[in-house]
Amino acid sequence: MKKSVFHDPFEKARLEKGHSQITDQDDPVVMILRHEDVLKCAHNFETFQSGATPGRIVIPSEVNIRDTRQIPFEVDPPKHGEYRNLIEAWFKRPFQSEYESKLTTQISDLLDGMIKKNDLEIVSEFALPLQSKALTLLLNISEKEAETWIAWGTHVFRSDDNPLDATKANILYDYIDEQIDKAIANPGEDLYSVLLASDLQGEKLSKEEVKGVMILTFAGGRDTVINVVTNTIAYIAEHPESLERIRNEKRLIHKATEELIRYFSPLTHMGRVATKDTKVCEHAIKNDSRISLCWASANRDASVFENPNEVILDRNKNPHIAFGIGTHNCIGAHHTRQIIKVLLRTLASKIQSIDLLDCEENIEKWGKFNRKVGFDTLRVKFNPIT
Ligand code: EMZ
Repeated sequence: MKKSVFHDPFEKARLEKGHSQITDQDDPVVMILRHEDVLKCAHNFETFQSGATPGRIVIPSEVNIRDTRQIPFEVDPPKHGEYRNLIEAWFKRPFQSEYESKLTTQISDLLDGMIKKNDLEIVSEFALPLQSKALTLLLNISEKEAETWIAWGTHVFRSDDNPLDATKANILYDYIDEQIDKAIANPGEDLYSVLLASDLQGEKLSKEEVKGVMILTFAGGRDTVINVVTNTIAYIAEHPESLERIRNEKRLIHKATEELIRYFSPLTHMGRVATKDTKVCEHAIKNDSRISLCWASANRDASVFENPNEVILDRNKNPHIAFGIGTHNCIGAHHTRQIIKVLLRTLASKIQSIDLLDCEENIEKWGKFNRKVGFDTLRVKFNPIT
C-alpha cells in the first residue's frame, strides 16, 4: 500500500445518511458529511454560530484550556466582518512578489541543507521549520524568532499524549502577552503593532482582542500546514513523475496546489453551535448543540468531484472547501497556498526524486471513523538533479 494514499473513512456514512454522531468530552457533535449540506450550514451563520463559548467550535473542544476568544474566527457577523476588514489586506500580502521571493529564499535554503542528508525526518527537520520560518513573513518579524516556535513542536495546544494540554497552551499565551507588551513599548512594522494601532469604530483594539487574533494566527495554521507540507513530500516520493510534469507544464502548479490541498484536507472539520432547534438532512439538531462541518468528507463527495479518491494534478473543476467556505473561510489560505506553490516549484527545480525510507502515520479517531491526517514521522532522502 502506498504511503501517500489517504483513504476517505466517511464515504459509507456520507452516502447512507449524510451525517454521523460523535462525542467529544461529553458534548456530542453531529458531523455533516455531504458537500452540499456542509456548504448550506457554513453559509447559515445565524443558525450555526461560531461565536459560542471560546473553544467550543473547535473539535476537540478547547473550552477547558482557554478563555480568550479567537478573532475573527469565533465572532459572528456583523462584528466578524469589521474585524476581518481590519486584517484582510495584511493576510493578502503573500500575493506580493517581494513576499513570494522571500518565501522562495527560505524554502530554497532549507531544502539545500536537507539535500545533503542521507536520512531526513520531514516533520521535525523540514515541515516544522518551514512553517515557522514562513510565519515570520506573515507576522513581518525577524526570521530568528522561528527558533522559539520550532521548540514548541507541531501543535501548540496538544502534546504527544494529551490533545488538551493547558500547560502547553499557556506557553503560547504567555509568549503572545509578552510580544504585545513589547510592541506597545516599541511599535514596529509587525502584525502586533499594526493591530495595536488599528481602530474599530473609533476605538483602538484591546490587548485581549489583539491576543485573540494572534492566537489564531499561531494555532490555526500550524499542524495543518505541517501536515500538508509533509503529505506533499510523501506524494512526490511515490510519484516522481509529478515533479517532471511541474517542470514541463508551467501552468500546472496552481491546479496541483489546489488538488493536493483538497486531497489531504488537513483540517478534518470545524464545529458550529446551533442557535435554535433545527434539522440537517432530516436529522434533528437541538438548540445549543454542536455540529461539525466536515471539510474532509465534503472534499471526497463523488457528486461534486469526479474520481474523488484520486489525486488529479490538473483537475479542472475543483470547488474544494479545505479552507472552509462562507464568511469564516480561512484567512491564512493565501499564505498556505503560496507555501505549497513555492515548495512544489522549488522541489521541481532542485530534486529528481525522493526515497521514502520509513514513516509512522498520524491517525485521528472520530467515533467510528479513523482518518489519516498526516505522519508523526516521515523519513526520506532527497536525490538532487545532477
Ligand atoms: C483554532 C483552530 C483554527 C484552534 C482554523 O482552525 O486551529 C486549531 O489548531 C487550534 O487548536 O484553537 O485556532
